[in-house]
Amino acid sequence: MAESSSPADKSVQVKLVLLGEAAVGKSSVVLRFVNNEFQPNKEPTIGAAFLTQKCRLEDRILRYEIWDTAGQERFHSLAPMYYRNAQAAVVVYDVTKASSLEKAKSWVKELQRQANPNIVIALAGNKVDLVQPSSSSSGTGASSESEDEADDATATGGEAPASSAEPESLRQVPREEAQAYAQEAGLLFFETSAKTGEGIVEIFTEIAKKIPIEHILASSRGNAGRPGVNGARAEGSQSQNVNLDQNAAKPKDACNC
Ligand SMILES: Nc1nc2c(ncn2[C@@H]2O[C@H](COP(=O)(O)OP(=O)(O)O)[C@@H](O)[C@H]2O)c(=O)[nH]1
Ligand SMILES: [Mg+2]
Repeated sequence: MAESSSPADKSVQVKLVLLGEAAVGKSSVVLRFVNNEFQPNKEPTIGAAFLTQKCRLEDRILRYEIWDTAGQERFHSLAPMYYRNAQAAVVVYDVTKASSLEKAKSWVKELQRQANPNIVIALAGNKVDLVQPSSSSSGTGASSESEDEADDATATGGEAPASSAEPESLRQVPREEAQAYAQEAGLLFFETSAKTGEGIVEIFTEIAKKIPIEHILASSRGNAGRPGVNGARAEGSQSQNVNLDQNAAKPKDACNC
């Protein structure tokens, strides 16, 4: 169907799924992206949570439909429901927990075997704030929660090293190692902190740049568009159900992407 609408009306829906071991920070990454918030004591996700976030691209609006899955093994069998037909995936691990990278690799393998062959996959090494000197944070600096509340129920050592001289000692996954793996596997790679905001916008922006938008438009509207994708900008957001519904629909400029 020929449409005469302006380019900005061409909202492209992109289904994105978050995968990774429990407690690596999947829900926190999404919450940072969608609401620009961080909750130190995030309760575990049950099943999955659904959120949306719009980003304005150069010539159209991209609307992420984000499925935030639960990381526990007992929910593993549900995962295909969420990654089926997904155009993008963010596989998260925790830089302070080596085993979480192994789990991330197994998710990547599963996606590469069973998901949409054109899926854009990003690997995110989260909680990088725990391995950086606190003074050199390059994030948004928006959070002001007390450090000692950041404890979580995992073996990852949830406390932030507020003024530790050797924060790198918490690091279990060298950046170079994860980056080399990502390159070999054809993944986008980022180190992130849902707590400070570091790297979060970049993930979603770089994914947006790699999404074959013209292909999606062609199949959904019969209208092959030009994939001009620079300078995405958050347009609004909403979240639904399960565990991420506290601050839905906050149309502030959350992601600056
Ligand atoms: N220091 C720090 N803690 C984080 C970060 N992201 C998540 N957390 C904490 O890690 C715990 C698990 O986070 P959650 O988002 O529920 O993980 P999920 O199970 O993968 O969804 C919570 O206590 C979070 O507050 C981060 O970037 N830095
Ligand atoms: Mg979660």
